[in-house]
This record gives sequence, C-alpha cells and structure tokens, in this order.
Amino acid sequence: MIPRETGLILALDVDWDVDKSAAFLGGINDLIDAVKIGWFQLLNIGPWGIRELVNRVGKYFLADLKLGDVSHINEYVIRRIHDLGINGVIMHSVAGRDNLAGPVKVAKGLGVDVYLLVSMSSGGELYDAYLEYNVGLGVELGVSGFVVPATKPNVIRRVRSMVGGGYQLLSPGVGAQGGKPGCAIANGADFEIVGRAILTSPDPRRTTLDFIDLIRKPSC
Ligand code: NUP
Repeated sequence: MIPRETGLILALDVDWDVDKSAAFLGGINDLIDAVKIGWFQLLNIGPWGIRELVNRVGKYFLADLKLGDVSHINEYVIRRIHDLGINGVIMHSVAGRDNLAGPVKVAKGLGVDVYLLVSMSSGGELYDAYLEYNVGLGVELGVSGFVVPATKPNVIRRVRSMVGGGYQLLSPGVGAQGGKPGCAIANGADFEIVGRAILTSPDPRRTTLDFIDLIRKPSC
C-alpha cells in the first residue's frame, strides 16, 4: 500500500535524464506520497536509469505500464520491475481473470502492489459499462486498490461504495484534464495523481503546495 501523508502522487511524464528528474523530485519530495513513472522513463532513461532514479529519490515508485498482456508476460514484467526497486504497478482490468490472477499472485509474493484500472479519465466507455464486474474481479484477486478518474466523480463514489475502506483509490485527471483539485479525494479517493499541472508550473513547489491546500480544504 502507498503510505499516505499529503494524498498527492506526481505523474512524472517527462523525457528528462536521471539527474534532472532527481533534481526536480528533490524540490517537492517532502510534499508527495509517490512518484508515478511509465513509458516516458522506460523509453528515455531505460530500466537502469529507472533503477538509479529509484535509488536516488527514495520514494514509493508506481509503474504505470497499464499491463494487460497474457499472464506469463505480465508476470515477467512484474518480476523485472521489482528488480528495479519499483513498489507498485497499474494493470488493465480488461485483461480479465485468467491474465490477472497469476500476475497478482506473483506481485503479492514479491511485495509489489497491484492497482487495477477500472475506468479512464477520458473515454473508456467499455470500462464504465463493466465497472461492477471489473471492481469485483479486483476484490476477488486481492489487489491493493483501483485507479478511478478524477473527471468522473460519480465513478469514484460508486467504486468506494463497492469496496469499502480496505482498498486504495488513486485518481488521475486532476488539473490538466479538468478534474478539480481536492475533489477526487472529497468524493472518496485516497490519492490524486497530478502530472502536467505541476511539471509545467513555473513554480512547481508552490503549485504542489496549492494542490495540497485544496486537498485539505476542497471546494467541489
Ligand atoms: O485513466 C487514466 N488517466 C490518466 O491520465 C489513467 C491514468 N493512469 N492516467 C495517467 O495519469 C496518465 O498516464 C498520466 O500519467 C497521468 C495524468 O497526467 P496529467 O493529465 O495530470 O498530466
């Protein structure tokens, strides 16, 4: 599970090298609960760069690979990201029970948290049509939590009412995609995921502090 203090996860969608990424994170490290990385880092600094970044930053790292392949491939990816020091991974629930059950078991054995994507911040109409099924599957498999969009507060409320308090809900789509800061958490999420609104700010620390203020005192 992601340790929660501020409720903020940074989506580090940047093509910066390890030094620049580590320096940026150093400026807001005390204000965020986790760093979400993904294709940007894999394609730019590569796995060894990710391992170096993880070691240098000393934070919970979440790999947003939206894994959705067949079981043995998913399992391989989870083993390899664990080797890199990554703590959690996001998987596509549409991959279905047979492709998720084995990987979730492998992840649990390694201490890697699995967060299941059950709705998307834009589009994702098929996801929304099968929300109950996918959330039920996640509960049955024992994932750590679910990714639910800040742009669809009703979905956050539905998922929270379905799963109760034992699962972490991570909510992307805050800021650049239109989700109001603080409102995903006000509607039942545990964490808000923010990327561009912080990454492109002229004063990232000030902007991060503003997000935290809005999480503490939301106006939704
Ligand atoms: O439904 C989703 N929407 C979404 O934006 C699921 C996600 N994982 N994300 C991710 O959240 C997306 O890949 C990006 O890393 C982040 C949002 O970034 P931004 O819109 O705050 O820049």
